[in-house]
Order: sequence, then structure tokens, then C-alpha cells
Amino acid sequence: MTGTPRIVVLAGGVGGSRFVLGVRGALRARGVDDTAAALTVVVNTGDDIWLSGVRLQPDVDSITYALAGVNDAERGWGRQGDSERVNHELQEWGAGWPWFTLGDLDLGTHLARTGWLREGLTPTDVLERMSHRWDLGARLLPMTDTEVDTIVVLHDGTRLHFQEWWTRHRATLAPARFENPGIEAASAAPGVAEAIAEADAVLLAPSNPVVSIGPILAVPGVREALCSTPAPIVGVSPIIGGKVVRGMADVCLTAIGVETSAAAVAALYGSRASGGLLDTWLLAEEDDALAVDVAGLGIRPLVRPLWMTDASAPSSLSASAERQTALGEAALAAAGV
Ligand code: FO1
Repeated sequence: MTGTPRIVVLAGGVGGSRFVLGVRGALRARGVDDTAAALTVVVNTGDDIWLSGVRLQPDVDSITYALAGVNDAERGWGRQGDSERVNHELQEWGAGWPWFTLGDLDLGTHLARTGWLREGLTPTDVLERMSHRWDLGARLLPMTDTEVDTIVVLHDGTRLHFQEWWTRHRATLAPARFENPGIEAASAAPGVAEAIAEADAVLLAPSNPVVSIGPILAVPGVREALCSTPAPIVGVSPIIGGKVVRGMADVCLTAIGVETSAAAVAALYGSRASGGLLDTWLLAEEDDALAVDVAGLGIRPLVRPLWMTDASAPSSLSASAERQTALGEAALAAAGV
């Protein structure tokens, strides 16, 4: 391929941000100077919520902070070295949620965003504006400009906002299903369908398939754009050795009747040849034996090292960055870029 490649990544929060860092690292390693022109990230906004009068966009912020290098990498959300003075004051007022922490620096982001939304900017405009603060080396697009929060419906009919279910109950309440009210009437944010149509490769990050990638695919127009793009679509398994890499995706998968296995998630996305999405699926070496099942689905399996953090030295950022870049490179190569 000559010139700057056009890569689109569909991504959620923590797994998504690590993967996006890896793809950006791989592009830089290949000598692509303007990675922002090469890399478009379509970000899940199904986790978003209004709290204490401000609009939170957890996945958007996780990816923005990670690309800017100001994220709290250990915790996986919020800003590095943040303080909690305002949060403490909110708790004293009985405002917000006692189990949910809004860091001071993070609140600056939410206040800026909320102000701009109130002035009439769309979430796409706001994200574009926010992207100028740091050299992110990627163009970030929300999946949609419509508010489509995720609701978790329990077996007794109780309805909880995803953030309450996730952070307060740590996904311990068995969900009957997940809903994104109003998503049928939403449309893809400006630029999303065009980026997918014009891409040289589309990559599905190893994010939660149900509550991160699922909402992106449910936005009318996104699946259609994916099905018709000439670009190869490569997915990266979020399951390694039958376990979720991080987070509680296993509970989400069980709720929709999908086994926690790399092959089952590949089947959930489906092969392009049979109306699904995937041309190629990257599985971990630990799941080598499942490659034959993936091939049986009509999807090309590629076994690669998928760990993006160094388990032997979890705080080793340089080792993790190397792994992330290696995975980004593997995904680009799998897409023939
Ligand atoms: N996750 C938590 O487990 N506890 C929190 O108090 C919390 C606060 C928070 C504030 C802003 C933000 O953008 C994200 C925050 N998260 C918190 C992470 C978030 O709830 C989830 O991890 C994601 O939505 C799932 O991708």
C-alpha cells in the first residue's frame, strides 16, 4: 500500500484504549507521521450518563486520556494523579452516587463538555474540540450524537443504569438483558459511515462485545457500513484462555446466551461470508485449539500473542507499550495493511 493507510477501530473503554494505543504505536513504527489522518476511532457512547448535572462519557474519556498519556492506567478510568475534593463535597451534599467517584481533573472535562453541549454543540463537535488539547494522534468519533444510555434489566424486571450495575454492584446481579432505549431512532455520528466506507482496514478492538462493541453495531447505519465496506474487517478476541482479559464481559456474554470463549465471540460477530462482520479473527496462543472452530465459521483464524499488559510486571509501562504495539502491528498485518 502506498500513502497513508486509513484505519478505523471500533472501541470501548479500557481494552479499547490499550488497543488504540497499540495501533497508533504500530503506525508510528511504520513511519506514518500523521497518525491522526490514518487512524479513526469510533467510540462506544452507550456507557454515558448524566450525573450531578454533568454528562459523563467514560469510554470517550478513557481513550482520550490514554492517547494523551494522562490516564490512570492502573485503575483504567479517570486521570492520573487526580484528587477528589469536589467529589467529597458532592458526597457531603448527598449529590451524585456514593459509590461513584468523580475526580477533580476529570470533572473539569465533564464541565467543559456539558457547557458546550448546553451551548448547542453536538457530541461530535465537543469531541473534536476536546481532541485539540493534546496531540492524540487519532481522530475520535462518538458512535452517535444521540443519547443512548445502556439499561440493564434484571430477571425480576428491575431496570438499572449500566453504570450503577457495573460500579455499584460490580456486575454481580444477573442481567436478563441489556437495552439501549432509543437506539433504533439514532443514526451514526457524522463521519462514521464515511470513514468505514473509505477505510483500508476496520479493526474491532478487544472490548466488551456486548456493552461496548454491541451498542456501536446497533446504531442504525453502522452495521450496514461494515457489511458494504471493501475494507477487510479484523477482530481481536477479548477472551484469552476462556477468561475475560479484564472487566466483567463474561457476565454480559452469559446474559445474551454466549459462552465465554474466543470462538463463541467470533460466532457472535459472524463471518462476512454469511452476513456477519468478520474476515479475520485474532485469537491468543492459549486458544490455539479453537482456531479450527473459527475456521469452521468461515472466518480466518490467526493465532497471535494477545496480552497487552505484562502479567509478570503489571506496572511495567514500557513492556506493556511494546505488547500493545505488537498487537496493533499484528492486526494491521492481518488486514493486509
Ligand atoms: N468505575 C468504577 O468502578 N468506579 C467509579 O467510581 C468510576 C467512576 C468513573 C468516573 C468517570 C468515568 O469516566 C468513569 C468512571 N468509572 C468508574 C469507570 C466506568 O464506570 C466503567 O469502567 C466503564 O463505563 C466501563 O467501560
